[in-house]
Amino acid sequence: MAVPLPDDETMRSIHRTMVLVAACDDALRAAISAGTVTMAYYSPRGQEATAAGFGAVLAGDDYLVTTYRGLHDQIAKGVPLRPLLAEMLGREAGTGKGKGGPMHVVWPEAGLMLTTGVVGSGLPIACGLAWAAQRRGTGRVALASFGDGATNIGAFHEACNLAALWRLPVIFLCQNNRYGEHTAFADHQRTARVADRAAAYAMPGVTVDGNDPLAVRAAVREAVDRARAGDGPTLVEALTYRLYGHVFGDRMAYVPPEELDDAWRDEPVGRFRRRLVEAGVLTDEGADAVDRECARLVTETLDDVLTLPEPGPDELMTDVVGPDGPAGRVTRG
Ligand SMILES: Cc1ncc(C[n+]2csc(CCOP(=O)(O)OP(=O)(O)O)c2C)c(N)n1
Ligand SMILES: [Mg+2]
Repeated sequence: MAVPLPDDETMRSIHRTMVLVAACDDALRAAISAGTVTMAYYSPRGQEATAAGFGAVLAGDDYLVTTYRGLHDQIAKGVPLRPLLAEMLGREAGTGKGKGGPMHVVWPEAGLMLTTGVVGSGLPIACGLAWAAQRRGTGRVALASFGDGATNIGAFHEACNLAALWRLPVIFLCQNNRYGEHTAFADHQRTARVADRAAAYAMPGVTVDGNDPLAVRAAVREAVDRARAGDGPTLVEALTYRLYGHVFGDRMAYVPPEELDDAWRDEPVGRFRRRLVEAGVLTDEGADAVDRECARLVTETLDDVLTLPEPGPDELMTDVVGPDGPAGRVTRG
Protein backbone atom coordinates (compact mmCIF):
# COMPACT_ATOMS: atom_id res chain seq x y z
CA MET A 1 0.00 0.00 0.00
CA ALA A 2 1.38 3.41 -0.97
CA VAL A 3 2.42 5.60 1.96
CA PRO A 4 0.45 8.88 1.78
CA LEU A 5 2.26 12.22 1.48
CA PRO A 6 2.86 13.97 4.79
CA ASP A 7 0.95 17.08 5.80
CA ASP A 8 2.31 20.52 4.94
CA GLU A 9 3.76 21.07 8.40
CA THR A 10 5.79 17.86 8.16
CA MET A 11 7.02 18.83 4.69
CA ARG A 12 8.19 22.19 6.00
CA SER A 13 9.90 20.47 8.91
CA ILE A 14 11.70 18.08 6.52
CA HIS A 15 12.80 21.07 4.45
CA ARG A 16 14.11 22.90 7.52
CA THR A 17 16.10 19.85 8.62
CA MET A 18 17.75 19.72 5.19
CA VAL A 19 18.56 23.44 5.27
CA LEU A 20 19.97 23.14 8.80
CA VAL A 21 22.27 20.28 7.77
CA ALA A 22 23.53 22.21 4.75
CA ALA A 23 24.06 25.35 6.87
CA CYS A 24 26.01 23.36 9.43
CA ASP A 25 28.10 21.76 6.73
CA ASP A 26 28.82 25.14 5.10
CA ALA A 27 29.88 26.62 8.43
CA LEU A 28 32.13 23.69 9.36
CA ARG A 29 33.88 23.63 6.00
CA ALA A 30 34.37 27.40 6.17
CA ALA A 31 35.79 27.12 9.72
CA ILE A 32 38.20 24.36 8.69
CA SER A 33 39.30 26.37 5.63
CA ALA A 34 39.87 29.43 7.81
CA GLY A 35 41.91 27.40 10.29
CA THR A 36 39.49 28.17 13.13
CA VAL A 37 38.72 24.47 13.52
CA THR A 38 40.97 21.46 12.99
CA MET A 39 39.38 18.05 12.50
CA ALA A 40 38.88 15.20 10.07
CA TYR A 41 35.58 16.11 8.43
CA TYR A 42 33.43 13.92 6.21
CA SER A 43 30.83 16.13 4.60
CA PRO A 44 27.29 14.75 4.22
CA ARG A 45 26.43 17.57 1.75
CA GLY A 46 24.23 16.08 -0.94
CA GLN A 47 22.76 13.44 1.36
CA GLU A 48 20.43 15.71 3.36
CA ALA A 49 17.24 14.26 1.88
CA THR A 50 18.03 10.73 2.97
CA ALA A 51 18.49 11.78 6.59
CA ALA A 52 15.52 14.14 6.67
CA GLY A 53 13.38 11.39 5.13
CA PHE A 54 14.10 8.80 7.80
CA GLY A 55 14.12 11.43 10.54
CA ALA A 56 10.49 12.15 9.71
CA VAL A 57 9.58 8.52 10.42
CA LEU A 58 11.54 7.37 13.46
CA ALA A 59 10.21 8.05 16.95
CA GLY A 60 12.44 9.88 19.43
CA ASP A 61 13.25 6.69 21.31
CA ASP A 62 13.93 4.55 18.23
CA TYR A 63 17.61 3.74 17.86
CA LEU A 64 20.06 5.07 15.29
CA VAL A 65 23.61 4.00 14.57
CA THR A 66 25.58 6.01 12.05
CA THR A 67 29.05 6.69 10.70
CA TYR A 68 31.79 9.34 10.53
CA ARG A 69 29.69 10.91 7.69
CA GLY A 70 26.79 11.23 10.11
CA LEU A 71 26.16 14.91 10.77
CA HIS A 72 22.97 14.86 8.69
CA ASP A 73 21.72 11.71 10.41
CA GLN A 74 22.44 13.13 13.86
CA ILE A 75 20.63 16.39 13.17
CA ALA A 76 17.68 14.59 11.58
CA LYS A 77 17.38 12.28 14.60
CA GLY A 78 17.14 15.28 16.90
CA VAL A 79 20.57 15.59 18.50
CA PRO A 80 20.74 19.21 19.72
CA LEU A 81 23.14 21.41 17.80
CA ARG A 82 25.16 22.76 20.72
CA PRO A 83 26.38 19.48 22.28
CA LEU A 84 26.77 18.03 18.78
CA LEU A 85 29.05 20.79 17.53
CA ALA A 86 30.81 20.95 20.89
CA GLU A 87 31.69 17.25 20.57
CA MET A 88 32.92 17.68 17.01
CA LEU A 89 35.17 20.49 18.21
CA GLY A 90 36.43 18.56 21.25
CA ARG A 91 34.75 20.74 23.90
CA GLU A 92 33.75 19.57 27.37
CA ALA A 93 30.12 20.60 26.66
CA GLY A 94 30.01 17.97 23.90
CA THR A 95 27.93 14.79 23.81
CA GLY A 96 30.94 12.80 25.06
CA LYS A 97 32.53 15.66 26.99
CA GLY A 98 34.73 16.33 23.99
CA LYS A 99 36.58 13.04 24.30
CA GLY A 100 34.96 11.29 21.35
CA GLY A 101 35.30 13.91 18.67
CA PRO A 102 33.49 14.00 15.35
CA MET A 103 33.58 10.23 14.76
CA HIS A 104 32.18 9.22 18.16
CA VAL A 105 29.03 11.18 18.79
CA VAL A 106 26.42 9.45 20.96
CA TRP A 107 23.24 10.97 22.38
CA PRO A 108 20.96 8.28 23.79
CA GLU A 109 18.40 10.97 24.74
CA ALA A 110 17.59 11.13 21.02
CA GLY A 111 18.26 7.43 20.38
CA LEU A 112 21.67 8.03 18.78
CA MET A 113 23.58 5.06 20.16
CA LEU A 114 26.69 4.98 18.00
CA THR A 115 28.76 6.96 15.55
CA THR A 116 31.70 4.94 14.30
CA GLY A 117 34.66 5.22 11.97
CA VAL A 118 34.90 1.46 11.61
CA VAL A 119 33.16 0.76 8.33
CA GLY A 120 30.26 -1.70 8.71
CA SER A 121 30.62 -2.09 12.45
CA GLY A 122 27.35 -0.31 13.24
CA LEU A 123 25.20 -2.99 11.67
CA PRO A 124 25.75 -5.79 14.21
CA ILE A 125 25.32 -3.21 16.98
CA ALA A 126 21.98 -2.18 15.47
CA CYS A 127 21.05 -5.88 15.60
CA GLY A 128 21.92 -5.96 19.29
CA LEU A 129 19.80 -2.89 20.00
CA ALA A 130 16.93 -4.37 18.00
CA TRP A 131 17.26 -7.70 19.77
CA ALA A 132 17.03 -5.93 23.13
CA ALA A 133 13.91 -4.08 21.94
CA GLN A 134 12.41 -7.35 20.70
CA ARG A 135 13.11 -9.22 23.96
CA ARG A 136 11.85 -6.38 26.14
CA GLY A 137 8.83 -5.79 23.91
CA THR A 138 9.42 -2.03 23.80
CA GLY A 139 8.26 -1.68 20.19
CA ARG A 140 11.39 0.29 19.31
CA VAL A 141 13.22 -0.21 16.05
CA ALA A 142 16.89 0.30 15.21
CA LEU A 143 18.03 2.00 12.02
CA ALA A 144 21.57 1.40 10.83
CA SER A 145 22.87 4.04 8.44
CA PHE A 146 25.92 3.12 6.36
CA GLY A 147 27.50 3.59 2.95
CA ASP A 148 27.66 1.54 -0.24
CA GLY A 149 31.25 0.52 0.47
CA ALA A 150 30.18 -0.93 3.81
CA THR A 151 28.06 -3.54 2.03
CA ASN A 152 31.27 -5.36 1.04
CA ILE A 153 32.32 -5.86 4.66
CA GLY A 154 31.66 -9.15 6.42
CA ALA A 155 29.80 -7.42 9.25
CA PHE A 156 27.12 -6.25 6.78
CA HIS A 157 26.40 -9.82 5.69
CA GLU A 158 26.51 -11.23 9.22
CA ALA A 159 24.11 -8.57 10.44
CA CYS A 160 21.69 -9.09 7.52
CA ASN A 161 21.69 -12.82 8.12
CA LEU A 162 21.10 -12.60 11.86
CA ALA A 163 18.44 -9.90 11.56
CA ALA A 164 16.53 -11.88 8.94
CA LEU A 165 16.85 -15.13 10.89
CA TRP A 166 15.63 -13.64 14.17
CA ARG A 167 13.18 -11.22 12.52
CA LEU A 168 14.83 -8.34 14.30
CA PRO A 169 13.20 -4.89 14.12
CA VAL A 170 16.04 -3.35 12.11
CA ILE A 171 16.11 -1.06 9.10
CA PHE A 172 19.35 -1.29 7.14
CA LEU A 173 19.63 2.06 5.38
CA CYS A 174 22.39 2.15 2.80
CA GLN A 175 23.21 5.69 1.71
CA ASN A 176 24.61 4.79 -1.68
CA ASN A 177 26.60 7.93 -2.51
CA ARG A 178 28.33 6.06 -5.40
CA TYR A 179 31.80 5.94 -3.84
CA GLY A 180 33.68 4.18 -1.09
CA GLU A 181 36.63 6.49 -0.43
CA HIS A 182 38.05 6.94 -3.94
CA THR A 183 36.54 3.83 -5.49
CA ALA A 184 33.43 4.18 -7.65
CA PHE A 185 30.52 1.84 -7.00
CA ALA A 186 31.01 -0.16 -10.22
CA ASP A 187 34.64 -0.77 -9.23
CA HIS A 188 33.81 -2.17 -5.78
CA GLN A 189 30.94 -4.54 -6.47
CA ARG A 190 29.39 -6.30 -9.44
CA THR A 191 25.83 -6.05 -8.05
CA ALA A 192 23.83 -3.38 -9.90
CA ARG A 193 21.83 -2.53 -6.82
CA VAL A 194 22.79 -2.90 -3.16
CA ALA A 195 19.12 -3.71 -2.51
CA ASP A 196 19.53 -6.89 -4.60
CA ARG A 197 21.68 -8.27 -1.79
CA ALA A 198 18.60 -8.48 0.46
CA ALA A 199 17.33 -11.49 -1.51
CA ALA A 200 20.29 -13.53 -0.24
CA TYR A 201 18.88 -13.13 3.27
CA ALA A 202 15.19 -13.52 2.38
CA MET A 203 14.35 -9.98 3.40
CA PRO A 204 12.76 -7.20 1.36
CA GLY A 205 15.16 -4.85 -0.43
CA VAL A 206 14.15 -1.61 -2.07
CA THR A 207 16.01 1.12 -3.96
CA VAL A 208 14.74 4.69 -3.75
CA ASP A 209 15.79 8.15 -4.89
CA GLY A 210 17.83 9.24 -1.90
CA ASN A 211 17.67 12.87 -3.01
CA ASP A 212 13.90 12.85 -2.56
CA PRO A 213 13.07 12.98 1.16
CA LEU A 214 9.49 11.89 0.55
CA ALA A 215 10.61 8.76 -1.32
CA VAL A 216 12.99 7.90 1.52
CA ARG A 217 10.31 8.63 4.10
CA ALA A 218 7.82 6.32 2.33
CA ALA A 219 10.32 3.44 2.05
CA VAL A 220 11.50 3.79 5.64
CA ARG A 221 7.92 4.08 6.85
CA GLU A 222 7.07 0.72 5.27
CA ALA A 223 10.24 -0.79 6.73
CA VAL A 224 9.48 0.57 10.19
CA ASP A 225 5.89 -0.69 10.04
CA ARG A 226 7.18 -4.12 9.06
CA ALA A 227 9.74 -4.10 11.87
CA ARG A 228 7.23 -3.02 14.52
CA ALA A 229 4.78 -5.65 13.33
CA GLY A 230 7.38 -8.35 14.06
CA ASP A 231 8.06 -9.10 10.40
CA GLY A 232 11.78 -8.40 10.57
CA PRO A 233 14.34 -6.28 8.74
CA THR A 234 14.34 -4.42 5.42
CA LEU A 235 17.27 -3.22 3.35
CA VAL A 236 16.59 0.27 1.98
CA GLU A 237 19.06 1.63 -0.57
CA ALA A 238 18.91 5.40 -1.00
CA LEU A 239 20.67 6.57 -4.17
CA THR A 240 22.40 9.84 -3.43
CA TYR A 241 25.71 11.61 -3.94
CA ARG A 242 28.67 12.88 -1.93
CA LEU A 243 29.05 16.43 -3.28
CA TYR A 244 32.32 17.26 -1.51
CA GLY A 245 34.16 13.99 -1.88
CA HIS A 246 35.34 11.60 0.79
CA VAL A 247 36.97 13.82 3.39
CA PHE A 248 37.64 17.53 3.71
CA GLY A 249 40.48 18.39 1.33
CA ASP A 250 39.59 15.68 -1.20
CA ARG A 251 40.28 17.27 -4.61
CA MET A 252 38.00 14.71 -6.29
CA ALA A 253 40.37 14.37 -9.26
CA TYR A 254 39.03 10.83 -9.75
CA VAL A 255 35.45 12.06 -10.29
CA PRO A 256 34.38 12.79 -13.88
CA PRO A 257 33.50 16.53 -14.00
CA GLU A 258 30.24 15.94 -15.89
CA GLU A 259 29.14 13.48 -13.19
CA LEU A 260 29.76 16.09 -10.51
CA ASP A 261 27.90 18.75 -12.52
CA ASP A 262 24.91 16.42 -12.85
CA ALA A 263 25.01 15.72 -9.12
CA TRP A 264 24.99 19.43 -8.29
CA ARG A 265 22.02 19.91 -10.63
CA ASP A 266 20.18 17.25 -8.59
CA GLU A 267 21.28 18.84 -5.28
CA PRO A 268 18.52 17.85 -2.85
CA VAL A 269 18.03 20.97 -0.71
CA GLY A 270 17.28 23.31 -3.61
CA ARG A 271 15.30 20.60 -5.35
CA PHE A 272 12.97 20.09 -2.38
CA ARG A 273 12.60 23.83 -1.88
CA ARG A 274 11.48 24.24 -5.51
CA ARG A 275 9.06 21.37 -5.13
CA LEU A 276 7.46 22.84 -2.01
CA VAL A 277 7.23 26.30 -3.56
CA GLU A 278 5.59 24.84 -6.69
CA ALA A 279 3.15 22.90 -4.50
CA GLY A 280 2.29 26.04 -2.53
CA VAL A 281 3.59 24.53 0.72
CA LEU A 282 6.28 27.22 1.02
CA THR A 283 6.70 30.67 -0.48
CA ASP A 284 10.05 31.88 -1.79
CA GLU A 285 10.11 34.46 1.00
CA GLY A 286 9.31 31.76 3.56
CA ALA A 287 12.12 29.56 2.22
CA ASP A 288 14.57 32.50 2.32
CA ALA A 289 13.57 33.08 5.94
CA VAL A 290 14.33 29.42 6.76
CA ASP A 291 17.76 29.81 5.11
CA ARG A 292 18.49 32.90 7.19
CA GLU A 293 17.19 31.41 10.43
CA CYS A 294 19.29 28.23 10.05
CA ALA A 295 22.43 30.15 9.02
CA ARG A 296 22.06 32.43 12.05
CA LEU A 297 21.43 29.52 14.43
CA VAL A 298 24.52 27.68 13.18
CA THR A 299 26.75 30.77 13.29
CA GLU A 300 25.65 31.67 16.81
CA THR A 301 26.06 28.11 18.06
CA LEU A 302 29.46 27.66 16.44
CA ASP A 303 30.72 31.02 17.75
CA ASP A 304 29.52 30.07 21.22
CA VAL A 305 31.07 26.59 21.09
CA LEU A 306 34.43 28.02 20.00
CA THR A 307 34.62 29.93 23.30
CA LEU A 308 34.02 26.81 25.41
CA PRO A 309 36.79 24.93 27.23
CA GLU A 310 38.27 21.62 26.21
CA PRO A 311 38.11 18.82 28.82
CA GLY A 312 40.75 19.20 31.51
CA PRO A 313 43.31 16.52 32.49
CA ASP A 314 41.04 15.01 35.19
CA GLU A 315 38.13 14.68 32.80
CA LEU A 316 40.34 13.05 30.18
CA MET A 317 40.89 10.08 32.49
CA THR A 318 37.21 9.71 33.48
CA ASP A 319 34.87 7.17 31.80
CA VAL A 320 37.66 6.02 29.51
CA VAL A 321 38.09 2.29 29.08
CA GLY A 322 41.48 0.98 28.06
CA PRO A 323 43.07 -2.47 27.86
CA ASP A 324 43.51 -2.48 31.66
CA GLY A 325 39.88 -1.58 32.34
CA PRO A 326 38.44 1.79 33.27
CA ALA A 327 41.28 4.30 33.08
CA GLY A 328 40.27 5.75 36.44
CA ARG A 329 41.33 2.47 38.07
CA VAL A 330 44.63 2.08 36.26
CA THR A 331 47.60 2.48 38.59
CA ARG A 332 50.70 3.82 36.98
CA GLY A 333 54.09 2.78 38.32
C1 LIG B 1 36.81 -1.70 8.68
C2 LIG B 1 37.32 -0.53 7.92
N1 LIG B 1 37.93 -0.71 6.74
C3 LIG B 1 38.40 0.34 6.04
C4 LIG B 1 38.27 1.62 6.55
C5 LIG B 1 38.79 2.81 5.75
N2 LIG B 1 37.64 3.55 5.21
C6 LIG B 1 37.17 4.66 5.82
S1 LIG B 1 35.85 5.31 5.03
C7 LIG B 1 35.89 4.11 3.85
C8 LIG B 1 34.89 4.12 2.72
C9 LIG B 1 33.55 3.63 3.10
O1 LIG B 1 32.68 3.90 2.03
P1 LIG B 1 31.11 3.88 2.21
O2 LIG B 1 30.72 2.75 3.08
O3 LIG B 1 30.53 3.94 0.86
O4 LIG B 1 30.78 5.22 3.03
P2 LIG B 1 30.93 6.75 2.60
O5 LIG B 1 32.29 7.21 3.08
O6 LIG B 1 30.81 6.83 1.12
O7 LIG B 1 29.86 7.47 3.31
C10 LIG B 1 36.93 3.22 4.08
C11 LIG B 1 37.24 2.07 3.23
C12 LIG B 1 37.65 1.78 7.79
N3 LIG B 1 37.48 2.98 8.36
N4 LIG B 1 37.17 0.70 8.46
MG1 LIG C 1 29.84 5.57 -0.21
